[in-house]
Amino acid sequence: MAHADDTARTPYGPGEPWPSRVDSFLTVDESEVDTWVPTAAVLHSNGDGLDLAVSGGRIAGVRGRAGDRVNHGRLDPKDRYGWQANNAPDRLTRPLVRRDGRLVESDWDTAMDLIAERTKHLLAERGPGSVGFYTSGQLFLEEYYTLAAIARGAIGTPHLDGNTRLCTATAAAALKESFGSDGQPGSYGDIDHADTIVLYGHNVAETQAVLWERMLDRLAGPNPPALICVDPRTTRVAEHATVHLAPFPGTNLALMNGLLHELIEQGWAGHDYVAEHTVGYADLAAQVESYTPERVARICRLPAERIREAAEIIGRAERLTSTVLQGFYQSNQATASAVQVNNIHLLRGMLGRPGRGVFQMNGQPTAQNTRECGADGDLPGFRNWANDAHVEELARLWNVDASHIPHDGPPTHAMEIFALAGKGELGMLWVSATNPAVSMPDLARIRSILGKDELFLVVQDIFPTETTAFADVVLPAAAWGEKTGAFTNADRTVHYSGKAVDPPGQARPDLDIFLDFARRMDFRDNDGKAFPHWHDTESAFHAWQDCSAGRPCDYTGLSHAKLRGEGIQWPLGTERLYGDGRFPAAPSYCEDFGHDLISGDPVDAEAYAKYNPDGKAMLKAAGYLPPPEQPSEDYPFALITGRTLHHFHTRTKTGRVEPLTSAAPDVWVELSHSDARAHGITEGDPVELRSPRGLVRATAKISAIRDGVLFLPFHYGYWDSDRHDDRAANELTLTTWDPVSKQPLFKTAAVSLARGRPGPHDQGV
Ligand SMILES: Nc1nc2c(c(=O)[nH]1)N[C@H]1C(S)=C(S)[C@@H](COP(=O)(O)OP(=O)(O)OC[C@H]3O[C@@H](n4cnc5c(=O)[nH]c(N)nc54)[C@H](O)[C@@H]3O)O[C@H]1N2
Ligand SMILES: Nc1nc2c(c(=O)[nH]1)N[C@H]1C(S)=C(S)[C@@H](COP(=O)(O)OP(=O)(O)OC[C@H]3O[C@@H](n4cnc5c(=O)[nH]c(N)nc54)[C@H](O)[C@@H]3O)O[C@H]1N2
Ligand SMILES: [Mo]
Repeated sequence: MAHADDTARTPYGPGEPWPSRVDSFLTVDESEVDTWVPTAAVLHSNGDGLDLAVSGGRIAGVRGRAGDRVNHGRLDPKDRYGWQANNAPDRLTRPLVRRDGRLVESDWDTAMDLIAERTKHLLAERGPGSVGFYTSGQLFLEEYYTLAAIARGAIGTPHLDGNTRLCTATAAAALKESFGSDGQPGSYGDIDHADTIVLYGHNVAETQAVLWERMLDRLAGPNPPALICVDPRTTRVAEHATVHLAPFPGTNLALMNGLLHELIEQGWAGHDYVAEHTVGYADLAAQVESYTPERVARICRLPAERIREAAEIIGRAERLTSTVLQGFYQSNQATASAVQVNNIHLLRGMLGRPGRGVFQMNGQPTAQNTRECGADGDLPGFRNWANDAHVEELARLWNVDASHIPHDGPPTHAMEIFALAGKGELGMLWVSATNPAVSMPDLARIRSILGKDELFLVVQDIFPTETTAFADVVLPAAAWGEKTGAFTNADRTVHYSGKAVDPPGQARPDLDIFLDFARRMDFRDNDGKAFPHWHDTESAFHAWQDCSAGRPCDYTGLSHAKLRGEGIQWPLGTERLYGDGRFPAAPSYCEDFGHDLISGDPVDAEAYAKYNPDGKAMLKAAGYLPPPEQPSEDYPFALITGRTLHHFHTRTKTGRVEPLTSAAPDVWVELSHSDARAHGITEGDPVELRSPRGLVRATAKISAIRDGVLFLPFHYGYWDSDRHDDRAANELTLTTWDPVSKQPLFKTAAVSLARGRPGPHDQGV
């Protein structure tokens, strides 16, 4: 199947509009399409606007929307074909409950009563801290806001987080540390204007293929931008790069400090902007002083000259656009490294003007909403848990007591929620729209937690998964295209997603499931009114608008009706944030008081007010430390994990769709030519990777990856295989996380490599 690099280009020059190109894929003749229903792509964070074709009561295809500000009509391979998973024959259609050790078909009343009874019992016997929720970056904003209201406002448990913890917790953390609040400064329109684009640990060619097409079209047009790629692998992005920096995994912070060293040393930092709009310059300058290109070259195992070249391009750029993603967020010193990208933009005053944007990129389609709505480790509306006035505001909105909303400390992060479940402190864990039995690190440990008898596990999904197999109750959900709601991409564009068809069998929208639970629990506000106060997507959206009003993520002025067929950014009328040099960082307004980037210790309100009384942008510095697990004699390779173009995560959707499955049928490992030679391995050979935690058997794929580094896609669990514990990359990864964002380190483990025995499962890729 064609990669974006191979499709026809629509070249354009700086400042020109990106030409539109309408992509579509239909399984019926266009004359047989009854209706087109507006939505946006859900297999990445780009938010590509598209319409679903409905024919005879079934989804029958997709068509990109030419007028959408994000994609100008284009679709990537997953979006062309992935919708077909909705029609897969093995969707969950009835609630399941565990009886005598087996999951059996049941009905909604039985399943929901079981959950409500269990919750009531736990609240009475052990209190709110015995109930936990682990949700997603793939529901709609109305669903997250409802779940946040239930968990934080009604039950009063601190244990609610999203799989966004595995994904963009570091994006949020980096934005808060530098600017005082979450919220992406940039616009995808910056690609049209940039003279320099830098991708930090972001394999955009495979993970946001339409955004990549925008970049490729600029590269093919007049006055193309310089492209800098920071990735240990020779990805497609690297192949197109003006400079490719391939740091040894886990050394990002040293590299960033080296780039900042050069910017300051060579006089490319803008003193007026820094003086007027930032605090912390002296600390930053002192911290990076010793990071000479030669020193950094030794740490990152790079030529010093490459670092100088990259720094010069960045230092002389007039319109600099940067993106950061998992190569930073899931690696060593994640937040500290991501913050340095913000620092580059602050030092050079590269914010809030066409072509001057930084993206602490998102991954999942609706991750931004998980964060905004407080279904992760934040309070709704980017409110600060450590600011009593913010908590009281929320309590007024919900008409509950502020003391009922947990805010003694930060909301519990996902890794800690699982640890609490492991220790028996949680009596119930409710998992929605995520598959932790494949996506969390150190799977042998996760399986032992999910399998604990004392843990009542509820799993809400659209398919049977590795995680539903552990559940006590399985709730069948309606998928995208079968329910309505809104969601927000990585450049703050909000799309409305319509209901095209009915869900299969008894499956219900996630929103209905959460509200049904609330009614069975009979939650009440302080006036005895049923809480949450809303009853459907429309009323949930309105409630969310009220909650967001006056906060950075202000949704007032938007509505489902306005969003139908048109993506619109928040806050209304603002393409780019911070062009005026003002930041949401005032002590009374900011979302977070920040952290020490090395220890993760939180800064308190008083110290913050002293450090940043006027709410300026913050230049935060940190020194490089080696990763917690490094190659050793027994485990001589650095393992990194990630994605491929044709699959989404644990493949519950893409693994059910031709031609995506045939494009990438089974797990492989990427290794360098010289490592392959040294181990007597040739392309297609079966190989075994071991870490202290487990084993993966994969097929060898020899590439231009750095020597000493192995790459595994993490997509392959076992719902479609009988290989239970030797196929998923996370058999090998470790239980450790970034001290600030608490995001697990999926890209830093040490493993051994050996030629494996050929087995019945080995397939060429
Ligand atoms: N096709 C596809 N697209 C997707 C998804 C998918 O599953 N499939 N998932 C979506 C989601 S949720 C997310 S979060 C995004 C993720 O999107 P990306 O972050 O682009 O994807 P990854 O492959 O996880 O990692 C990016 C790169 O990080 C590099 N890397 C590893 N270690 C290091 C390091 O130490 N330093 C540096 N500089 N780089 C390193 C890897 O070689 C890899 O190429 O993709 C989204 N889009
Ligand atoms: N080793 C390694 N591990 C990783 C990563 C990595 O790069 N390397 N990346 C991490 C990242 S960035 C991410 S985002 C996570 C992703 O990890 P997961 O969230 O576990 O991945 P998915 O397969 O997307 O799981 C989503 C689940 O939700 C279900 N679902 C889809 N739509 C709906 C819906 O509307 N309602 C309900 N109720 N269910 C629905 C799907 O069937 C699926 O089972 O993995 C993380 N794990
Ligand atoms: Mo993600």
